Amino acid sequence: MKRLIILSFCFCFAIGAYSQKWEKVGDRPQMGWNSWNKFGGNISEDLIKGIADALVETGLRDAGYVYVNLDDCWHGERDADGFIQPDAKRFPGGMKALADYVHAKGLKLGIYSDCGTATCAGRPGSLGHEYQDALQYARWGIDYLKEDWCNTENVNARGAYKLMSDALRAAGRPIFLSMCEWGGNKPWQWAREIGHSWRIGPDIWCNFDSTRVHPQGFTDVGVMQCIRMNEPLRAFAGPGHWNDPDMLEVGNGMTVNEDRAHFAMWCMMASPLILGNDLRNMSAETKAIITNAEMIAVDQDELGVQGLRHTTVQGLEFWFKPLAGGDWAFTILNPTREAVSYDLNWQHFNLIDTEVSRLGTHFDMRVYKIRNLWTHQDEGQTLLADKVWRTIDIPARDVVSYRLTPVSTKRPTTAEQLTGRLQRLMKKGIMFGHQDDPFYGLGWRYEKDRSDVHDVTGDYPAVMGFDLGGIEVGDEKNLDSVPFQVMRREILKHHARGGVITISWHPRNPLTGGNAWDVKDKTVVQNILPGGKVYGVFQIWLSRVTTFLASLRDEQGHPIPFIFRPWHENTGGWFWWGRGLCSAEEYKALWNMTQDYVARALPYNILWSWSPNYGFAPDALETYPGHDRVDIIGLDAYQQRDGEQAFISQLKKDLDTICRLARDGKRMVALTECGFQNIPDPTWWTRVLLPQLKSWPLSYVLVWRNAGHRQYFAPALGTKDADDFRQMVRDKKILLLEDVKK
Ligand code: BMA
Repeated sequence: MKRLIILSFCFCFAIGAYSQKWEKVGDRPQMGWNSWNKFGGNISEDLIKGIADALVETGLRDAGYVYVNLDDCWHGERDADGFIQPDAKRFPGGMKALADYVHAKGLKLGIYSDCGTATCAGRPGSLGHEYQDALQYARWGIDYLKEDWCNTENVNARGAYKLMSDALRAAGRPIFLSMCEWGGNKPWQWAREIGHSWRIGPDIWCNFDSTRVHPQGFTDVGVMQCIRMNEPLRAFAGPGHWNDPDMLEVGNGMTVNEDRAHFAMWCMMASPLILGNDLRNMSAETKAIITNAEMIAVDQDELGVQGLRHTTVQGLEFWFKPLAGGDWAFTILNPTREAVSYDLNWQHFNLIDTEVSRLGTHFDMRVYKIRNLWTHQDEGQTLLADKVWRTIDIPARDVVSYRLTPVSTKRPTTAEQLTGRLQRLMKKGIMFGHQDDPFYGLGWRYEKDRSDVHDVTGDYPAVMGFDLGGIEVGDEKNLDSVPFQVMRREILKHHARGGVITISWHPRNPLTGGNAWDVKDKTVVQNILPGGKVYGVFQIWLSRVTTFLASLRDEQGHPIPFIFRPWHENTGGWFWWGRGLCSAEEYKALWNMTQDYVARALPYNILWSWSPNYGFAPDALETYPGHDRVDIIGLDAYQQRDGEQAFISQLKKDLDTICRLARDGKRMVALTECGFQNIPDPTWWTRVLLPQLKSWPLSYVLVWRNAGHRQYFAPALGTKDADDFRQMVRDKKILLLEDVKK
């Protein structure tokens, strides 16, 4: 029995060790040369040596092109034991000697095989010989394998590539696995752990914008077709696992403009840069393109994010690629047959890459130094002003490419502007706010421009509250049935009319699938933090929240300022992030993770509000994330039936504590949730609440939603507190929308 345990342990270990592709290979898109595009099957030892020499002499090796890759037709027969041998006529010295030659030059050798019975040119395929082939490659000193997909009837793509990946791993030599499956089985969906790059479509041919159909029925594609196919796949690529739109055709017969566009776009897409021309004999223009170090740096950037097309205007495509350190690569691609003049206004390109990097250009907030990547000239700085920077001429089928590097600016951010505004308004009075105000009220739902507060007072609340609960799981409506589309519209509308926006979030429970109030499991927070069981799920939840928040932009495309109030009422025990359900350290880690995630995409427009529930224990303040992470310290405080005195005294106690904390850190204070459900006391507003509001330096008070006659917090037409509410808002200190409009 014991023996069996040891044996099975060893077995598991062996599987574990070989069940992953080679790591630390392909952390940047691979660079090198391959024989196919120029020479097809007509290859030999001499050619490869000559190319290796040329890589060194031309400076291409030093520019990063280190792989010298044989494509199809290097093969001879398998020997009696089944080991593949090179074609002895073409490679008389053998593969080991060739690898030694290449290695001595500081280069690496790549080889080619096929998942099927035979390669595309009919040479022996690897099917059934995967471990033997991998072993042979390792013995020869091979560094790279391109594995093709011809003659694979009844072969499962994922299984076939996994088998070769495992075989390479088992052979013991780190070998880059370049999967050449042509995209038919969508390898981007499953090959991340198997190979280091995968082809996304058919073979390229030396043509800018058309396809060619072979008599056998297969199709070659041009540069533009490759770009179109690659564009939607950017989320699948990253360090160690790249989309491959196929090898380069630079220098093989397109015009210099087309070659430049082709090369620039491969760099913008973080594509493999595998040259396909005759390096022993190339024009100065070709050499200048493929050795453009500043362009190559865009491709090889350590962030490893594939670029995105922001817009197409006047036939021009505007491509952006986020780079490490806050830089951006920016390429204007003109795929048309006419030169185009374009008036460039940086403000038209305020984008946030919510899909992959969460980085934004923020041209409205940041100034960048502009470096032309083809003329290698500095061209000044981007403009914060909404006006044309200069007119750019982009020749037909060509590109203009820039690298943008942020330079510091002192411009007040929209969050700072909102802070300033809230501080000014505090001198005037306290804003009144209402949750879900524009969606529904007592006896009505979704009537254009209607609001219970407006019905009663003739004015809208200064502050409107909205809740994201449900967005994290991709729901179309929030937990209170408000469609997110409608929510976005009303948020933008309230912003446009001069109101203040606050957003809360009652997320579901990522561990149990229950709602925010599901507190049966006490390990939820722990499990969404790094290393936890549902960390990955929660990252997706954060990305959905961020994508929605990033969509809150005004007509000019600028993110609107708002107050975000996640993880509220954590000093009570009713939400899964509440007291007794996580430690203070875990709570703060949750806060920080959320904030860091969202703020990477939206660093300039959010004020963060931390809102404990009143009646908190003294040690509850240990969960305060800190003055550097909180802009508004809120308190959520509801009066209970017959609890007037308790409400007043508790409010006094807690606001005293909160205000002291806020004063120390120069933060603002608000009653971020408040109310008396169904307002049974018709004098509550003026008699109980108003004196409280006037006793404290508050920015705003927000009452909760008017869900229906069974649960409402604001007055409506016909409620018995309506007159009293009208009287309260007549007080100069209570501000509705008209009082706060700019
Ligand atoms: C609660 C109640 C719930 C609602 C939740 C989020 O206080 O109003 O009905 O789902 O807030 O808005």
